[in-house]
Amino acid sequence: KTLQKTTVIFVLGGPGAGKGTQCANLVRDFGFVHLSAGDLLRAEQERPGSQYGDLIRNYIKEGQIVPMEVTIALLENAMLASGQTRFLIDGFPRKMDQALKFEEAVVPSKFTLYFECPEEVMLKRLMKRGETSGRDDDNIESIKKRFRTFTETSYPVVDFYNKSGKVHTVSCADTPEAVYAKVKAIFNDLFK
Ligand code: UP5
Ligand code: MG
Repeated sequence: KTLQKTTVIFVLGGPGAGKGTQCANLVRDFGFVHLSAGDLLRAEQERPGSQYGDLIRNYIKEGQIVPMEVTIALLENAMLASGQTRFLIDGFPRKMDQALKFEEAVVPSKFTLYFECPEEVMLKRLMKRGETSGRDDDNIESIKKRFRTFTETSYPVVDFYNKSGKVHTVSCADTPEAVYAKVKAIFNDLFK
């Protein structure tokens, strides 16, 4: 199997910006495959026999970025296994070297969809979700670490693609429906 003729869109934004929520809408309306790097890592963490379970658990709790070999392998395997050609890669790349490596070794991205969101909005959403999510990193200590990693390490990826005009930025500080109206307009222009 190969990944030729594959369209990859990176979906980036801070923790709780709404990446997963909006990707679900795009899957419904535009037939993309949604691959959340965080979801893939959490599934690998729970997989019996995985050699990476403890490593992933620790990185996620500390809001740190899992070594790219693990994440890129999970993404590439999921892409190949899907047999599909259009992907939303959610929450990846979170570090400049991961972006370059993925584009070189797997497939170049078409563009990045970036959800811009103030920290206080994201904090409120994550604390609320933490009441029921069961996610190890939906607590105030982990959230603060995730924000810091995003600002220091992940945002530079957005900045890098921005400089080559490859980013569509959408403000996320609105209702999910209002945010999606903006996202949908971008995708309608490109894919319909
Ligand atoms: N919500 C969503 N939109 C809303 C809106 N417009 N108005 C009001 N509420 C809204 O949304 C978060 C919450 O807000 C939900 O309750 C939702 O209903 C509500 P969601 O759509 O889940 O936001 P999302 O941006 O997907 O938030 P998430 O918490 O998933 O983002 P993170 O980037 O923090 O999490 P991710 O799973 O991507 O990564 C987790 C960790 O995995 C990382 O910290 C890192 O340790 C590790 N990781 C890697 O190491 N490498 C990777 O490549 C990826 C992850
Ligand atoms: Mg998510």
